[in-house]
Amino acid sequence: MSEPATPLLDTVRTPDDLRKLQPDQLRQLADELRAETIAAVGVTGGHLGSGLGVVELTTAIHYVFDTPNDRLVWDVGHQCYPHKILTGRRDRIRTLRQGGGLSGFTKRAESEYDPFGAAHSSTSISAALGFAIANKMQDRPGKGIAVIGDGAMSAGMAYEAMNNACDAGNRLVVILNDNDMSIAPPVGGLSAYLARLVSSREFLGLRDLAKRLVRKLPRPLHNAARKTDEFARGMAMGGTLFEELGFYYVGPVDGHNLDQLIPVLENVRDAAEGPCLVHVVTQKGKGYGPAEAAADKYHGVQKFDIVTGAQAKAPPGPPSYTNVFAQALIAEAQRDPKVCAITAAMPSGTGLDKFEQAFPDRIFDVGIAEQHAVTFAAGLAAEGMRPFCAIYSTFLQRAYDQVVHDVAIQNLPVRFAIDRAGLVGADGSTHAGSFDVTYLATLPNMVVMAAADEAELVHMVHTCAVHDSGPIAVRYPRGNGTGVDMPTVPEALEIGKGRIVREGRQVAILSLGTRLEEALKAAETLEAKGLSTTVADLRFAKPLDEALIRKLLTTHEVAVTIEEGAIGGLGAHVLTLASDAGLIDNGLKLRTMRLPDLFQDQDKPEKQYADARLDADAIVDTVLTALRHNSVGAEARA
Ligand SMILES: Cc1ncc(C[n+]2csc(CCOP(=O)(O)OP(=O)(O)O)c2C)c(N)n1
Repeated sequence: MSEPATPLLDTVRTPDDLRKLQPDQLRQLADELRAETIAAVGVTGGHLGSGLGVVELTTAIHYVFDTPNDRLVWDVGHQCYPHKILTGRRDRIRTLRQGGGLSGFTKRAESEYDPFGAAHSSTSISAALGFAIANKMQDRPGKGIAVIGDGAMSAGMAYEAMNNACDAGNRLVVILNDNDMSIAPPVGGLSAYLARLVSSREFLGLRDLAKRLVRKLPRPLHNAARKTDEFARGMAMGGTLFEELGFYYVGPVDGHNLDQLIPVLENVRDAAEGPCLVHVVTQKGKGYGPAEAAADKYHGVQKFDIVTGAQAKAPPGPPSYTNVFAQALIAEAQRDPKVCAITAAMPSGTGLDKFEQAFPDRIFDVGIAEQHAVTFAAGLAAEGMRPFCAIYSTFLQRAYDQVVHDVAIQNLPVRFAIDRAGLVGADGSTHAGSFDVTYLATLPNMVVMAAADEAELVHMVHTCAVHDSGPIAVRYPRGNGTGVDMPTVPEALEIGKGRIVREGRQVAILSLGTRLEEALKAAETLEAKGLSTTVADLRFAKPLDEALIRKLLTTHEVAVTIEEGAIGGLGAHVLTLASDAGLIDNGLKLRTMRLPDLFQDQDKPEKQYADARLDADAIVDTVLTALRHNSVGAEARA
């Protein structure tokens, strides 16, 4: 009996090995790469559909281009698992998204084949252009290659980059990976336009390609003579938006057919001029039945059974904050026809898919366009609507100027529903919602609330709905609530008023958000040590409940603030108040607990909290250390 042949994938550690293969071996390699990707994600969970859609594209790019000298930039980076397998990381691929393991996105620190980190979308063309121009300026070889999805292509930043791309000449290659999906189906005019492009043209055959490339690629638009040529070509072939922006458009190309993909990319690689945009058509979830059949194409999955595709189910428990938000907003919309909702390509992630079922005419999915989402909401608010802009904390960062300039300065009542506030486990630092309190609570006019549990979230959504006098935000974390009883009728909270959850005398814990549970646990431990402890849920980071804070800081020996956010948030505001009001002049021991000053890597949530020192043990420790400081100080003074 003959020995089974060694899988080709076993012979490919890096793209150099890949480039030694014959073209007719690449189909087998791609099949093995797809199988390995499925097997790995079955064990780890993570992004699957997007990676499966680019298996052939990944293989072809590394085969044709000189990576890592040609800088390959994956947009978002969630589709890069096959790329990681081919670039020296196969031995660690089953550690994806785990503590100490490979990141679920591209990361510079991980490999020279990841020249640019990502996770937020639509940055790839700008970055690739930067690489291309830097190499040109330093007289070095090396192209910038951006692979960007049709979903990511809906963000303005992609066009800002293309508008600026002429200078790169043929050093810039943009590969538009068009799978006609974002996380949800794509929205808007661009998506319709791409669909028209694909349906109006044959897939690019070899003869056709050769014919087109006989003519050298044209110079950018500024050359008048060439402009005439462009115009003629546009008339003959149907000019594309990308051509109008100065790109040489090639496509559509079947992104799963290596026999087409490789010669097309070789031609683009060797083309004399241009920046080039290669329009590649792929299928999300390609080659794995359960993914191809699923509505979301297995965009992000739990661990799953490879044979059946069945994903691990989370154990039953309290509802997620996302769900509670969605139900609360539906209830508000039932009461008030002016309530409407906006998502930037995240209908399921924000729970607004449920809102859409109830109120299809009052939800707007604007695509990946957070900046537009915020200013659009500002316009809606200015005209008397009650818009809820539901955006993850980390993605709202992108729209900060819109929050400041379009919403806060004009004091417009946009309601911000900020999901994924705080640590996010496996998604790591790019997705952590660490900064929203810091960046929002510094703005005049803004009200900033944090829900301590899911019942509080219901009250806060209602508080947002009835707050017409200016912008207001509520933040809540990833994951499930605490299982508290849910209110039957939501309350409108008094703006800037906190609540005492537990009364004590010596130690005061001032909590903002869902660390309240840990604060209460810590209070039990402190009580057992003889330290009578008050726990307050401040509810508002802005405006602060000054009366409550003054009372707590003047009647307790130790006060500790705790929040799931970076420095500059609640703790900073309480310290400022305390210092301005002279509340720390009399020996009060005031401490702040917050996220550490670093970008915390992915891990299990409990481990992240322990590392961040934001759990009950750390609170107890902080209080005891503060008390010891005093006695050490006293000893030293004696
Ligand atoms: C600024 C920003 N907003 C939202 C997201 C969340 N997100 C991750 S992937 C994705 C869809 C991307 O679609 P596309 O570019 O077509 O890639 P595909 O997954 O279809 O391959 C979205 C909305 C993000 N990563 N960055």
